[in-house]
Amino acid sequence: MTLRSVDAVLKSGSDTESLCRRRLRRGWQGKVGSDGVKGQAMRLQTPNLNRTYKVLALSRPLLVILLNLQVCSLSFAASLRPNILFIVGDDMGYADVGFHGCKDIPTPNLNALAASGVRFTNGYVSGPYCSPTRAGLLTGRYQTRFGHEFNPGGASSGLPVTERTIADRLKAAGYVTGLVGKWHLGAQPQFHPQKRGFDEFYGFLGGSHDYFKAAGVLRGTAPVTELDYTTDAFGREAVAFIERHKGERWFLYLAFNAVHTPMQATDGRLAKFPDEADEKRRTYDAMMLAMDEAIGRVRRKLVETGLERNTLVCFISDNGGPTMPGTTINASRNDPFRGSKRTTLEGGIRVPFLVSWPGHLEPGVFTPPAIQLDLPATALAAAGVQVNRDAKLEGADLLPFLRSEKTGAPHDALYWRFGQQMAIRLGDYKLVRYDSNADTLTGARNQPVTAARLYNLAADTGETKDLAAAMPDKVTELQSRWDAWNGANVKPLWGGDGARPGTPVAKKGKRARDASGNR
Ligand SMILES: [Ca+2]
Repeated sequence: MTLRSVDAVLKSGSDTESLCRRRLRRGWQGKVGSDGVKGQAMRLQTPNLNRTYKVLALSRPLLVILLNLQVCSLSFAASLRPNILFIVGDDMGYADVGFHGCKDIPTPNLNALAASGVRFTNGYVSGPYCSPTRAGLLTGRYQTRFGHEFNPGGASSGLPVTERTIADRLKAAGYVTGLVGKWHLGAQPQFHPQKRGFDEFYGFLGGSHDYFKAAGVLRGTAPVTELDYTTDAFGREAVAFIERHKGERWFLYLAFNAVHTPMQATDGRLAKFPDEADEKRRTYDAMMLAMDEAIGRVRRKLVETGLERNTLVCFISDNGGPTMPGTTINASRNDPFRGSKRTTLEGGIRVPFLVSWPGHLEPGVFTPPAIQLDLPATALAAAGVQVNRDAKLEGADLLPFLRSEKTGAPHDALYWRFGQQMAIRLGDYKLVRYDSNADTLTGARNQPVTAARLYNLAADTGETKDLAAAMPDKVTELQSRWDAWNGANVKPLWGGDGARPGTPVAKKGKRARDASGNR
């Protein structure tokens, strides 16, 4: 065997890696395998190829074994840096996936993804709205730390260029990076995905898009002229990305606009729900089906390319379903939670949340609270990317918890601020001030936030029994914790929806204060 042939083997496919895994495991466990290499594996990880080659001069048969195992160890080490796939749904209802018990919408591919990995029952996003949550996901920081509290409100607003994205970090670590789908982190050239760490981009820059119109869809910076249906196109482009880069390490951020408004579905999929009398729900069902099918195509591509066991897949919705008047209502359902997109009630911030890495994480259910900020931290840890503390990332690496190497919860508390709305979850207790439109359901503008209410989520997932009067000390404790956290937040860089609920509201000519008292 020559060094050239060794290189050829190193570049060969997953079969080699699979063989290496088996041999190394036998070596680590001290068992005698069929090739009789007991105890060799650990000693063979450190020598480089040249050093191993000298051994060959002494014993050709021994060298063949050594080289073989050397190849195994190098390939195995490389395989520990998985590909990363983030899949994000848009405005999904918590109840609208089969793995949460949904009966009227078939989501077999999402169900299979859930069964292949870990399903989170207390999985949160750091905001109740599209763009802030994505800012948190890509940076790994609470978006209120850098003023990205609301959706970009003007042409000049976008994810501050002072922030590094996970794409920046993985690209620097040698990953090929791609975004397929919705960006919503700024439309100006300085905010373009390819300026924010992504090598490739296919999708649109805004917050929503017509599902059938090509106008506004870009490949890189070039307009796309033909489009069938965005969800199908995004699935197709994600599959093509994986095929194109199957021999490399890659990070793909697949951000569907499904199931955000406008409510548009293909005729063929609408025909699959003849018994749904509610036309909006029927369209929503068909849109969910399209996304599930696209995810199925992507997962089959991972299997076909031999990458299934070497790809860390994370799935979330960017916020809860919009169910209250005044929001982008899409007939989603957030049962068993109360509240909607654009509120800090559970219905706005607790979302479908999955992490799958077959062969590396045992399938199961994870019940402690986690947040989407953890996903970049987890992915970077899996990729072996060290992040300096000065970067102030706030997510937790979930891998030790998912491997049962650590017990308990990844966070002592989770926090939210969305204008005058706020929330903190500490253990089972949650203190929350939320948009009172969630109670009035009038959709009227400028409705105030509620007083601080205290709920025990372990006993009251629907947030129906306010314990604030009965447990004043707990209220004080949680408010104090939230105030301390909020001290490191900054003022919003833009006002988002103007005077809509959830943003600071001017009163009697004075600048409004947010929930913390900050102006
Ligand atoms: Ca959304």
